[in-house]
Amino acid sequence: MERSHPVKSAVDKIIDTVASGQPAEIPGVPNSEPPSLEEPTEPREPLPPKPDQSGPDTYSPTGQPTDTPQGKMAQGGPYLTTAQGLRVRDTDHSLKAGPRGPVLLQDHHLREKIMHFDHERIPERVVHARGAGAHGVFRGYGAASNVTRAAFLGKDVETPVFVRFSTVIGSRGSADTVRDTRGFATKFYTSEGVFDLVGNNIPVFFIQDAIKFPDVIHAAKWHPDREIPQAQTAHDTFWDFAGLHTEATHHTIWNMSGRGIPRSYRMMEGFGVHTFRLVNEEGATTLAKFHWKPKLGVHSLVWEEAQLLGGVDPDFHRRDLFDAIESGAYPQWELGLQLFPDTPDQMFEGIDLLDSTKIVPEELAPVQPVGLLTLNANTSNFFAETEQVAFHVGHLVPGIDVTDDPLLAGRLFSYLDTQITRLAGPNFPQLPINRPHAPVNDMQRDGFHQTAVHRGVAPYRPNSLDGGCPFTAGADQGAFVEVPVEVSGRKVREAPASYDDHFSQARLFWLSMSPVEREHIVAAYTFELGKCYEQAVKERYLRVLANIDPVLCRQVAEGLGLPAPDAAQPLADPTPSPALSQIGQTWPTDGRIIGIIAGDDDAEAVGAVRQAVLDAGMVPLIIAPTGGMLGGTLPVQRTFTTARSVEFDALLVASAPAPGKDAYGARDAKAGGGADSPVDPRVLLLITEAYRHAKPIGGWGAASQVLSQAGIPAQAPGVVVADDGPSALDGTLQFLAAHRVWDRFPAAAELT
Ligand code: HDD
Repeated sequence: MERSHPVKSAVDKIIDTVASGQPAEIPGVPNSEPPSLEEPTEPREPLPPKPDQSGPDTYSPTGQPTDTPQGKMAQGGPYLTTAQGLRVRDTDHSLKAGPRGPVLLQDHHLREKIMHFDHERIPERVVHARGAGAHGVFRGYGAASNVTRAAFLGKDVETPVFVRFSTVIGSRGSADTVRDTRGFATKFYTSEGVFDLVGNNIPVFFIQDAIKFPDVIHAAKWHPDREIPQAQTAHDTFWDFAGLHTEATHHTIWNMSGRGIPRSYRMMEGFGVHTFRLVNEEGATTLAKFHWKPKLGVHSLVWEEAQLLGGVDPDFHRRDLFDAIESGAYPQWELGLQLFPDTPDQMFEGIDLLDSTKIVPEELAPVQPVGLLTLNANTSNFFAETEQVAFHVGHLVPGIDVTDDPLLAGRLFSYLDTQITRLAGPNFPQLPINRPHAPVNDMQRDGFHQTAVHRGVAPYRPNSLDGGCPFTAGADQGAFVEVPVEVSGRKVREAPASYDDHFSQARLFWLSMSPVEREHIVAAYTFELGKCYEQAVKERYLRVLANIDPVLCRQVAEGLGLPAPDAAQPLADPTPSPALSQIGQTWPTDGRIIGIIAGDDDAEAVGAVRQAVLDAGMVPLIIAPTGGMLGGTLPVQRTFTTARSVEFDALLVASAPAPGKDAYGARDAKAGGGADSPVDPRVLLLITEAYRHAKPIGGWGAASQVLSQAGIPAQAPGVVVADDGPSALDGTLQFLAAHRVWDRFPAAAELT
């Protein structure tokens, strides 16, 4: 079968390798079992420690290394012990004076066990509390070497990385699919020290100056009196803030678009947001913005799906990432740079590069690929890795420096501060996930949770007692040297005049959208503002929308039942940026989830289509009336009770069963079976929801009767009824490559 995309991705290679029976070679991962695209169904052995989990140089007071492999695994050895290594005979009964007697205070095992449990939780992140992480490898293309001396961007240099994706507003246990910005934070364990790129999936930010960060977060989080709503901006305080701080307009319209509800972490762009200053070997500087471009394209949920998932599978994004990596469908992103001359005014084509509420359209400054990120290993322990990882925008390497963006300046303070509360002390860089892979030779000593046993007597310099060590390095020995930029100015609390433009780029975004994307944006504003109680908040925000576009404002006002105000200022006339739209191309379908609805008699045909799905690099899930084995041979992964349409990217409906037998549930049996007998309502719900969410639906044989009972015409866009399963799959794939059957969402004429 012809694949719908030209990219020979890592997944393709893995599939080829699996077919050849040879173990797959994955950069950064030791050869082990060849990965399979099957959904993982069985528990697996704990993974070996990652390189970044290897111990620091710690020694016992007598100089013996204490960092044994057993120590690293924490749970080594066959016998249960206390935290002190004492073997335990019984961990289920407290020590009592007789079986019904009082518990004795001397029970040291009980005391230790409960004491530790009582302290298992640490404070969640004040923002980005909910997240999911994975390990991977970054390979530089060498294409950036003329603008930066950063070693990890060198040609074919491979650097281990850890990435944490997150939502911003919700608590640790909140749902993944809420409408929100997503964090995309990458820790590169480079040979020159750790570099953290702490970005988001939206290229602009709500505010221009970090001093407003507590304000915007207070407004976006729950109301302080009731601590509701959780993980969403659909409430008065957020829209009150956004209406009064119109610099948030640009970020907010991105949130109201599909970018606020990604289909998967694997299908999001990432942005460093700020402009950074790159320095090459000669000391020449270039301004740059960082971009992550997903190989799978940028795709979103539709709002109803996102809402259903909040209940049906609140862990949807976390599960999707973990399962994809576990099954060998390693997600990949290209790192790209937009480059700008380092001029004294730090403007480019009239755009202020120090204003984090502005983008530079890709048509004006193309994104130049400089390396490839592959996420190829899941975490072994969520707490130790995803929860304890500590990012900081100030973790820089030679060749990458900061600019005077006032939003970045505040961040340079905030990230270290927060780790001290969250990770209880200043020694969090020693936690396994945070340890640099470059040698550390600092003069920091002591503090809570110090795990290193530092030797030497002179942690200060210059000294004469430790042989003068450590010495400082020059730029030629790999030291980080700040760019000697000249600064001057009066001390003021003011923003430059260029920061006053709050609407032109929100309008640029709106004008760059396709009709269906505009329709979804209108629906999102109408939903969010419709959840506000304060009339003044809604009316004020309609005035903001009027400054973006009259049609947008009118459509939302209509939904709210309010009059549409006029713009308070002349509208800008920006040239649309096609790169901002998510629609109109085709992308690889690797790792997509295909639900196959089947009855017992379909086993042979289902087996063939299931294999075809696997061969196409996707994940087949068989949905049958009950669990067990379909036809005694194929594992049923979802039943009519456990399946919900939101889990699948496309559905395939198997042919109807032999006459007189029931494939689709009890009602069918009562009706005597046959193709025309009533279909199980849960199957009808699956199909009608998938149809409503514009997902491709394929089927073969008598599937057309099932579809017709669901009220779906066989000629409907994106519905493919073929002679057999593999042909139905083939027809379905062309729609899946475009992500959805966009024709099923007719947009209002005014939006076209
Ligand atoms: Fe931030 C976490 C991204 C502005 C203060 N931020 C955090 C994370 C991401 C971002 C992805 C989660 C990191 C992780 O997974 O552990 N933040 C951004 C971006 C911003 C931004 C892209 C604007 C361009 N942040 C920002 C400002 C401030 C902070 C202006 C404060 C002045 N951010 C924090 C924090 C967090 C954080 C409070 C919470 C947990 C943490 O740092 O480690 O310090």
